[in-house]
Amino acid sequence: MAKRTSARATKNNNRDDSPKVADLQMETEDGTGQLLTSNQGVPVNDDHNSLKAGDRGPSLLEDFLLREKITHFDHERIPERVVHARGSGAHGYFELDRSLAKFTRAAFLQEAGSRTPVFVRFSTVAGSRGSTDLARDVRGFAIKFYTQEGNFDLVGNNMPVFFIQDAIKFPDLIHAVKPEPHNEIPQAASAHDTFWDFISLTPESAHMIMWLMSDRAIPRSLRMIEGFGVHTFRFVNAKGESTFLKWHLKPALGMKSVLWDEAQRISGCDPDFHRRDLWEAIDSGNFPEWEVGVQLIPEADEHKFDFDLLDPTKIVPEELVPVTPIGKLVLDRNPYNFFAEVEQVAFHTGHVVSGIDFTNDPLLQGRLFSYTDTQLIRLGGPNFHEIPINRPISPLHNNQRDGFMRQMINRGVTSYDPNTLAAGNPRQAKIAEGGFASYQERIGAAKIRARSPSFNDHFSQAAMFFHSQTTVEQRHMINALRFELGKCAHQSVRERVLYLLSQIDDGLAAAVAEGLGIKVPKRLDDHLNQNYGANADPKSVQPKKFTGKPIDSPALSIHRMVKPGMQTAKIAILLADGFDEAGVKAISQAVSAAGGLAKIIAPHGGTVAGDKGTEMAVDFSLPTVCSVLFDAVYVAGGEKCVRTIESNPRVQEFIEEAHKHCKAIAADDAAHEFLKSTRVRLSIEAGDPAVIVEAGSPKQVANAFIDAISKYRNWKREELTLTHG
Ligand code: HDE
Repeated sequence: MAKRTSARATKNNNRDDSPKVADLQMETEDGTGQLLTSNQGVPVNDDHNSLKAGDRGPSLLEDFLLREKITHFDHERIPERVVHARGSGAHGYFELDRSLAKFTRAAFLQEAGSRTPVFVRFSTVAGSRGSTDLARDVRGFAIKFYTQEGNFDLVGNNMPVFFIQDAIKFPDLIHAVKPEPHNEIPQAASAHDTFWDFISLTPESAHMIMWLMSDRAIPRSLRMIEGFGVHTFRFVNAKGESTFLKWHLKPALGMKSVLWDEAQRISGCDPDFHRRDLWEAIDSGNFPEWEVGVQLIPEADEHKFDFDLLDPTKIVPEELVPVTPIGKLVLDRNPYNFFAEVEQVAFHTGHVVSGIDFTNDPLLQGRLFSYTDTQLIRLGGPNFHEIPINRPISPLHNNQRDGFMRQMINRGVTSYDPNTLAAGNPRQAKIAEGGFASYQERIGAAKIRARSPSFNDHFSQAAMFFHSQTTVEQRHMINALRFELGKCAHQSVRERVLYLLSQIDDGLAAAVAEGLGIKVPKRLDDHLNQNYGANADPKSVQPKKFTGKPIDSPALSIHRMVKPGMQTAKIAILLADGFDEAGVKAISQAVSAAGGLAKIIAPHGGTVAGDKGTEMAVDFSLPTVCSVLFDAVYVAGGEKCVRTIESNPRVQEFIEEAHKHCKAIAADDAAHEFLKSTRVRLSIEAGDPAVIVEAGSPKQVANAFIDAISKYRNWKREELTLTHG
């Protein structure tokens, strides 16, 4: 393959010489000496007073500065994304570890060690731009690769399957999950009648519902989620041979989630919890990282599975086709400006480069239309590719011209092809030059509106997911379903969902039914057929209850895949004046050495004085934080300190909440009696290894504490506290 490099796209772009996406039109960071000007560059002498007829008189129409400023302000908002409106993003790079030349001709996947700049946007799906980060929802994980042969967008999610099989049902799904149209309630929540009404009539959603009701839907951090391309895609190599693939991203920090009770509290305490976490991690040099991998499936194996590779409600279990790691994705720079970058970035499944191609997954096919269409309105016209964050870093030449907000000043007299007046330029690229040529798939079929019978097994993989979870995770799912359905007012909706669940697993349905106080219906009339369209034969499309032995896939469970470690874990150190300096020092040092972040929390801000008189800066005053914002708690010693904090009701609340959420708790010996006066007593008596009191010297306490935090949560404690998700 001919290698083409441009000055802006070189191999091994490190942080400094990598192309600076969005650098054009950037204001200089240092504003020293800058004059305030109008949009026409006219320096402004007074930006505090409008022009008036006398200092108590009416404003004058002549005031072009006032008019320009107000007019611009009036038009500052653009429509939010119809889905995935709430998001956050970051810049970084993808580094390839092994050449994929055997499978694909994509230039950025050829040379091991090469780096490609990326921009990533994470999002929730259902909520509006200002909604909470901790909604129970799918997370969008969209990556723009600025390759030397044009932009490639991987517009994925943190769950590998989807609710529906055909794009034509997408508007229905989204209308059902969005706030109900009569009163615009509830915001960013699937726990309402219209969503579950739709789901109950859409049995193909069963597998996705298992994922959505699992802890995957309430991550601890965006840095701790997996990413998936969902659809089966194709690689095409230089010889024109194709291989199917599924994209995977696995977080270096492992997967971690919070409890539902916690998620609800976080939504109040810090609705920007995920945004802030991502921003602070990058800002402090803790760059989020994922292992990028692919499942490769030879074309010849297309029909080897007992599900259809084109069906987006199915995964290819990793136990059947392992994920081959191919490189890493690292996020190492926060955006300069949220609107210009995160809001204006435009992803599209149709942004592919030579060597990457589509399959006939009917959901993917619909997406290929939707993404450009939506940007035309959202970003105001056909030139959204010229917005700095969307520009390719490779050269861009074509005969497209004009339109709203055109930035490029094209030169010359030709804007057509073929031409002689510009010597035939720009000319079509050969495949060896990166020219995109579609995979030549042979298709011989009737033009019909129908769904393939090979898409008709809705429950086997849902059962696989449920049975691959630990008992604790299953309990969280049952409680999530009880919560969601408990919020539905219509008995008929709840019953239909229970019936659907009974097609996956009778025990699951019974457990949810018990929480709802209703019975699982034995049969339903023909509701489950409704989504197959007018011409489907009800007998042939009736989905079949799962009755087999479910496959066990450990990769589906967060708890079974847990990666021990506490990198960037946030530890609350509760103290007050007179705290035991030696103990606090030992804990802080141990936390930092293990990669955690120790935060000092005191009844007041400013500084606190230790028992030896040392002043220490307070990170947060108690009234400004909640326990749910931290991963573990240490209660400092020192007689005066303990006396102060034990008389503060917020401290007790803080500790009891951490305890309820199964977090590690440690305390200086002097605070032992205080802990015993709280609900933590239950765990002390039960010998809970994640409650560390009287463990010996400050160093021994610190070691035991670090060990407990590294295991993330002691889920066994749920039995004691009855939080249960
Ligand atoms: Fe999207 N989706 N989608 N989607 N999607 C959008 O595009 C759509 C689907 C996904 O951070 C929209 O620019 C249709 C699956 C992400 O900017 C819109 C269908 C998956 C993002 C759209 C789907 C996704 C979007 C809204 C069914 C996982 C956020 C704004 C055929 C693989 C991208 C926009 C960002 C955004 C349409 C299904 C992921 C309207 C029609 C499946 C991560 O074009």
